[in-house]
Amino acid sequence: QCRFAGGNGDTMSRLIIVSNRLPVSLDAQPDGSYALRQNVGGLATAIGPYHSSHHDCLWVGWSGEDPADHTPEEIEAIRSTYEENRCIPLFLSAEQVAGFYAGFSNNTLWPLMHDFSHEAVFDPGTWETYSHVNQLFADALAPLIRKGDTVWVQDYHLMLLPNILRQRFNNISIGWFLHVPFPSPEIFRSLPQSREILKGVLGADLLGFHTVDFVENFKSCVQQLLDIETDDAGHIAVDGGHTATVDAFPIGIDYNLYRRTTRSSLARAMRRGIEEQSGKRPGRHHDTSLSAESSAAAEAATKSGSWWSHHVHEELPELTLAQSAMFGKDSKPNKVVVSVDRLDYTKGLPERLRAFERLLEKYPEWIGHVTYYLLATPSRGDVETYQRLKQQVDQLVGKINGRFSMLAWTPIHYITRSLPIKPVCGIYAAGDVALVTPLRDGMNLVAKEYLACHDGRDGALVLSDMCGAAEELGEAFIVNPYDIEMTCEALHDALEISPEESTRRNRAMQARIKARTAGTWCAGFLDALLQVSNPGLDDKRL
Ligand code: GDG
Repeated sequence: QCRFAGGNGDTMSRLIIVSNRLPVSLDAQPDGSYALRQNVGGLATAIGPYHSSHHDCLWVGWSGEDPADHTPEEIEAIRSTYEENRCIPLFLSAEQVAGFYAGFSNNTLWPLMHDFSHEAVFDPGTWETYSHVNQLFADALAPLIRKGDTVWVQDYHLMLLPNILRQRFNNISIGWFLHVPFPSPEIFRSLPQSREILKGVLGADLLGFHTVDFVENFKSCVQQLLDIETDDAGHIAVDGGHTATVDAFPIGIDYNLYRRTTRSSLARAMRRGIEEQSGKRPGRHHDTSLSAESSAAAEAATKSGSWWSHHVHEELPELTLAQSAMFGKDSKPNKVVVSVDRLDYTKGLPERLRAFERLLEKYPEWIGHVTYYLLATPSRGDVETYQRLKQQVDQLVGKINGRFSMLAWTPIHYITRSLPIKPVCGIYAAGDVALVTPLRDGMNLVAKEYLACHDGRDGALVLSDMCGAAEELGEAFIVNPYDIEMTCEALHDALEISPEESTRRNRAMQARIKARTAGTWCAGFLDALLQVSNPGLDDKRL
């Protein structure tokens, strides 16, 4: 029995967040205990802090564990470690995960939502598992739910859950928020189960999207596929006397957390390391002149008998050019470009790499002067499309590095591991330019995090016009991410911008994202939910 199960006499209502994954994962320790690890991704970053700071808030989600891999004792230990952190874990079999998560969620809904219909797989088997697992989430919630509770369902994995809950419980408030875009009816209606999905989410009292455009797309789908109109206030009268409300709630970040973390010693060390390595500041890598480096290299090479002799510079000056260019008197200043993404085809990594390659080709004066730190966190490695994308990105990085590298300069530093937040902030802080160029994105938190890590200072943001964040961050260098030439030009302009001008632009954007944080977003949604839901309760909700 879960320690949070509601007894008959319980009256205090609570907020229960439900999402596919919990905000934390567990790592088994040698002594048999489990250690918590923060999950990476937009949803966990945005709502995690709200959950940890509200002690009456529970979170229900998939544990990431297959029960077949554990003894009953281990399952119990996992469950109780989660519960100590107010998380209620669901255990799904490998088959359920394949159908529900890798299958219908990530191979069908994710591509459709991001206008990648050509990647969408329509498989009746995965739909069945998706429906079944949505029921399992309702079963997991059932013993927890008390009269007056608010259940806030997250994202595209659980689009049937709001209506399942409405049918099973008539005295709770139900919210649903979509973290990804909502497509136009032309795309959405290709989904064989489009009507069931719409009816599923319309079980909620309040449906939230990142932008007004996504709200409009959703309303058009409801109108065209279910023949139901939405009134000017966003009310949708659904069968059975229930009214759902739709609205836009652009998500924010915990601005102060990023600003503060950037000042931590680890973030500063990371930033310093990148600046030294890229030649932005003299350091252990670049504290010598060309001739000193050349002769030291020659000496070392002679001693070790390696293939590059002291002749390298005389015979192949282009291989050592970078070093001379980096510290030559008349050279361009050395600059750092950064990006942070889950390795996902919606994030536009290949297109962005081609734009970076084009910069080096079109403006060779940047060769040796601009170093790109590319953090691509592994994601959905069990889905074939993602495995292919990883290969493609690996190859492109290799190709560009092979084509342009010098003895002392490599154009792209490619990291394909997940890093803790401090070094991530160090990477952001080191970036003279951030390249945030998704092909499609609900919001994109990375753009906002970069600006928070440059609080009150310079740093240029190149931002795709295909993400929700572009609506709030108009002072950035806005690009069409499919347009390689345009992205290359914007990158060039961003590298050339004066610190005064970029600080001025950043101040305007920072003021906006400082005012609309992850915290105000959560509170705003929950307030609106309270306004619209009318489950006939006492006043003890939230
Ligand atoms: C979805 C929507 C929407 C990435 N690598 C590391 C790391 N991250 C963090 C970033 C950022 C988050 O992951 C990614 O957020 P995004 O918003 O960019 O993208 P999605 O994961 O696709 O999120 C998106 C979001 O939900 C919220 O509604 O904005 O449109 O697709 O916070 O910093 N964090 C750490 N190490 C990494 O290696 N610590």
